[in-house]
Amino acid sequence: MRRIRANAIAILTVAWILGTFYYLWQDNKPHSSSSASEPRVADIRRHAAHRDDRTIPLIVTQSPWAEQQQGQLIGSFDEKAYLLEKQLKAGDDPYRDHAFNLAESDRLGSERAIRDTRHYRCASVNYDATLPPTSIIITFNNEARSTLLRTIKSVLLRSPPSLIQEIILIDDFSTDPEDCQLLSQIPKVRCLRNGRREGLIRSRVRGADSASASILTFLDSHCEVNTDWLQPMIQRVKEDRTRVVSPIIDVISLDNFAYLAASADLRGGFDWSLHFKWEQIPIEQKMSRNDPTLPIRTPVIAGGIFVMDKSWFNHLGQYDTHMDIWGGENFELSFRVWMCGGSLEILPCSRVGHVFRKRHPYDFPEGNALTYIKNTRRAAEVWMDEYKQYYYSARPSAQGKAFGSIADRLTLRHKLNCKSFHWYMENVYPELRIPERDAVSSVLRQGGLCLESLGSDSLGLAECSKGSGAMRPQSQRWQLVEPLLRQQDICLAITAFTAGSKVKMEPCNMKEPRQKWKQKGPTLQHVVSGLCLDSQLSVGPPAIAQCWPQLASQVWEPQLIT
Ligand code: UD2
Ligand code: MN
Repeated sequence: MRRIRANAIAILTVAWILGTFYYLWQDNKPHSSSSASEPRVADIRRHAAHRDDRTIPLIVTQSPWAEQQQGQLIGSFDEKAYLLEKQLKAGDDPYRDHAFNLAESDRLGSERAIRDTRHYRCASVNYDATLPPTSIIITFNNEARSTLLRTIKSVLLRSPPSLIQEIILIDDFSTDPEDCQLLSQIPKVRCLRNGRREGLIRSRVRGADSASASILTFLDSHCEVNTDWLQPMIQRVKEDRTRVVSPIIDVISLDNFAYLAASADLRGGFDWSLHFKWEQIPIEQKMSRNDPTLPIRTPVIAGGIFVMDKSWFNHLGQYDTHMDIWGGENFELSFRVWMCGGSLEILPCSRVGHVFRKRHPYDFPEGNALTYIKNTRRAAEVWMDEYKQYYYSARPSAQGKAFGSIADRLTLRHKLNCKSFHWYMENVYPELRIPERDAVSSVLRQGGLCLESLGSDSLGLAECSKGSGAMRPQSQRWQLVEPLLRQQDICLAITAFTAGSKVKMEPCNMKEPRQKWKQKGPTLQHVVSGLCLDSQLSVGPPAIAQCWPQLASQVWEPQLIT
């Protein structure tokens, strides 16, 4: 009896173990039905649910080729000495110089295993046996030695050697030239040093100009590339040179350097102040994505990590080299790529980790804010057509700030026969909402004259001022947000409710009946009195009068300021 019970327990135990294994295997294996071309709703739901958490549950050690070339990977380069020379001193703030925890980065050394964060289906995607090689371009200013070296070694370790033509480092006038120079002892690594601080935009152009491969790959100087990061990107660019592709950018913690998987459901977006942000893929696109390995179209790229055909980079005018230091170039490039015949994608089967920081560890010779305004203003002025008014509304401080000449870039846009920003808004980024009309400024025109506030509280008509949006004086800029007719915080009001009463400017108050106007045909009617704004040109200052829409003195033509 006891034997029978022991046997039964043994059989149950074995069955339980087998069952558990079968369950785990089922859960891990790719779902065959999802390869069908018509996805079923259930499939879509299952993939949506699985997308984030179903990454390959393995620790990446090294790629197959890494072992073969382990000895030759860094040649005669003495990495221990290189790293030791710049150790953090006891008592130093580990965040001070790089805005990340340098002690933690140094502790990791020059290479480490990271988790393969791709969707499991990426491992079975096939790429061409022969792909063209690429030049890796990394620009840096006073990067920490340990992060810079780890960036380079991760590229050498996790890329098929045949795809790496060279790694070009552009030392953007760092304090110690040896940070870069010593690294050129590593096979394939070249070092170019700027004779003065140029900023990342001109530095990248310098790197691109000296690249010998037909495909360019840009990286920041504090990255770690992940398993098979390069093949998906080169494949897409090889198939069509007008594609500009980027990986999913994983997060390397600035505090403890943990390598964290980023969501695979994000794309690049921005708001009207030209501030980059990650945003969810629109729901319709998400629902129709039955294959999580497919590219994600993105309105803009983050900027630092992308692959682009060199001839296409040059054809499109490289970068706007009048942009300084940092910022804005990603919008300029993104608008240009889309509007001039190319496309931008994020490839989910390519993953690159990046240390995202909360502040810039380097200085801006012209100041951070002014530089960002200069760069984004250039992007807005060259590419955003009439939509640039929303940029100026969102960033009023940009008005009147210097941005240099954009003549060359306008010529380029013309020569390349690029589409309008309106086309971009309709076809690439329809999700970007146009601000309410309150942000929009118009002039109120009557023939060649414009309604103008005259300093105190009075009004008059004056010749319409010329010049582009930002140059227009405030006195002629009106925001028509019914029922208010405002100039920022002051509003047009009547002085009395009878015909012939003058109008004046006073602090806005939504509840004040004297301030309520509406557009009625070509006239501006005061809501309560029913009388119309009349310039009374030959008689006196603007006033309200019986409405006669045929009367030239009552016809106001709002004209958007662009
Ligand atoms: C993001 C991009 C970055 C760039 C920037 C907008 C990613 C991961 N990063 O900011 O590449 O597009 O947005 O301009 O998408 N550098 C120089 N000279 C300078 C300043 C910076 O060489 O004067 C280097 C710097 O060492 C780094 C790279 O340029 O390797 C980007 O700078 P960042 O890391 O401070 O920019 P990030 O990641 O905040
Ligand atoms: Mn960076």
